[in-house]
Amino acid sequence: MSTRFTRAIVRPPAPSYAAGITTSTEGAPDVALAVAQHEAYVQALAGLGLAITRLPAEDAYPDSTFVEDAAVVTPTAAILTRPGAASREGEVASMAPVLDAAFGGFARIEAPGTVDGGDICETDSVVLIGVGARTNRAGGEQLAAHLARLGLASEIVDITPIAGLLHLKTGISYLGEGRMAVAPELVGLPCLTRFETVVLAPEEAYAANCIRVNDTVLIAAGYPRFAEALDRLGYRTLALKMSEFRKMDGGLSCLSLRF
Ligand code: CIR
Repeated sequence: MSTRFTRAIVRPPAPSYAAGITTSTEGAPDVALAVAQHEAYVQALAGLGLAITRLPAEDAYPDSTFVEDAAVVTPTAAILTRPGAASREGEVASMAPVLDAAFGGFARIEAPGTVDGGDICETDSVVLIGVGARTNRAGGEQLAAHLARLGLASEIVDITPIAGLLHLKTGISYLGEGRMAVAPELVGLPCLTRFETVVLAPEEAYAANCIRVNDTVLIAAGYPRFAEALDRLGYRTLALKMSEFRKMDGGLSCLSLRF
């Protein structure tokens, strides 16, 4: 993949973490364990050479550890989002100065548009913008216009018909080299025809949310068939425990902004 990341922005789970939004039936997360899993994630990113900006936990926003949703970052620019869940709208206030410091300014999504960064899948050829439960069409179109100004092609992908899909990247992740990891329920999306796909087994669909960071793919621990598939393709993988984030519908990509 041509993009090499040098930095990441993260925010640990707050004491209020278990009060966040979830559709999971796995029970309440153990907040102390979530903090420990988050720290292991941060150490993994640092171990891959990324300089880490750690934001303080924000107890007023239980979902604020999922920093990916509050911004869209490209190698050269940032766009502050307008998250689609009412309880998460305020997360952008503390993100704004961080983007300002890192990028020297930023664009922003304006009402009535909504965008969650989890719906935005950047690839080497196109940025896919999922419109569904959180990102609406007005937000998707605003983002597409910002990306066009940056010289980036994008495509809006309607994910509303895919029942139970929180974000586009809940179900797909770009692996680099024109290759996409795809959960079974997203197979057949027209936007995916341009990619070689690695389709996950139904019982491993959660692992479709993974992140390529330079020469390594960070994957959720406990999904052996996907790990083997990546191994066969020649990827170096690093598995991280994600149980306490899965309980809140979160995955690996959600926990950082990488650029
Ligand atoms: C939410 O429902 O907003 C959070 N509990 C999970 C957000 C996960 N973020 C992501 O996939 N980018």
